[in-house]
Amino acid sequence: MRDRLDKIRAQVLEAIDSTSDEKALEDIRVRVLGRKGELTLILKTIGRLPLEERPEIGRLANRLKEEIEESIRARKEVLRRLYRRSQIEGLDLTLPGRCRPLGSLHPITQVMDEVCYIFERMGFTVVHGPEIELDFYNFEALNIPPDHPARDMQDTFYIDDKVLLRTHTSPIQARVMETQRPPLRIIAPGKVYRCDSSDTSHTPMFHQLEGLMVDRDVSFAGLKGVLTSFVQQVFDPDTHVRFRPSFFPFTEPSAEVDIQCVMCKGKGCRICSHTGWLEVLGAGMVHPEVFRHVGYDTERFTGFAFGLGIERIAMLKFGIDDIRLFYDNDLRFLQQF
Ligand code: FA5
Repeated sequence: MRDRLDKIRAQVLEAIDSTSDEKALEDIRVRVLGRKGELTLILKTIGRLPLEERPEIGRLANRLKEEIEESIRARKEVLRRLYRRSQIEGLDLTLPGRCRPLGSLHPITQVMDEVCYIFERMGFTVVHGPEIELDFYNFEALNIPPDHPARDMQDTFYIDDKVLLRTHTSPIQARVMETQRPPLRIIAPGKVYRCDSSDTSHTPMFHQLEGLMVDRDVSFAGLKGVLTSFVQQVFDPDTHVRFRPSFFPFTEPSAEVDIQCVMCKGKGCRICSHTGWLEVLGAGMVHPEVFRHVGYDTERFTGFAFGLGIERIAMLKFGIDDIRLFYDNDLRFLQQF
């Protein structure tokens, strides 16, 4: 009986709170407290309960009756006040409420999350590094000493002689290796900055994801396997991948990785400059000089690293032909994701 009273209490009080007119309130009152109402019938049958239960159940049922009567009275008062206000202010209480527009994640955030998820499933752990970086980690620890011509590969925003906005996520490699011993398998997502002027495929701020794996017997074949699997998970499983010899001071050998243009399927179009291929990332085997900087034994350990441009991946995934659209903050564009 106690459970039944609790159930009536929960249902009836909620119904009273959500009524919007006095007629509905009266219906509730009759249904529960009227001559044949649910609670009235319980009150009438209390005399038939075992003697020892009667006082307790009687008290609970009467208290519930008072509570319901009080809620009906209070709700009636609220409804009357609202009605009076609607008369004075000309409000139409029957109008539906205004829906607040729901936001969504920026397309670059969506792609970054997806890319991280793919690598996490391959056993990589996410780490982060500072966007305001020391020249040492951005260049020197990566085998790019002062005045080295390779510094011109990335036009840099300097804060002072020793501090800069990181031009790539590769300094995180050096920071991680400085504090951890192999085996290592990390990815480092984040914003990077370059003094590049904007065009359809370049912006001065963009996102990269760095990957680093160090262990005994890590090979270039392993790098190819990981990156090919990644590309085929982000795009179609039959997307072709091409490794082109390249140069980075912190990897040897180095490669740039192209994927078959997803717009024209390799036939050649405006997006891929009619080559059928699009460059999405740089990669290679970690240079022994980088290992020496962090005190790793180059006889025992080898490693591979890669750095991919998230905007380029997002452009190909969504069929976008101008990178600047991501940063124009035009709602007509952003609402499509
Ligand atoms: C690098 O930044 C190297 N740190 C990558 C790397 C890591 C190589 C580890 C070897 C080992 P690169 O400058 O090529 O390399 O940039 C990598 C990717 O960033 C490019 O493939 C491209 O997708 C993207 N990218 C480069 N510049 C821009 C830009 N201005 N706007 C948008 N994306 C860019």
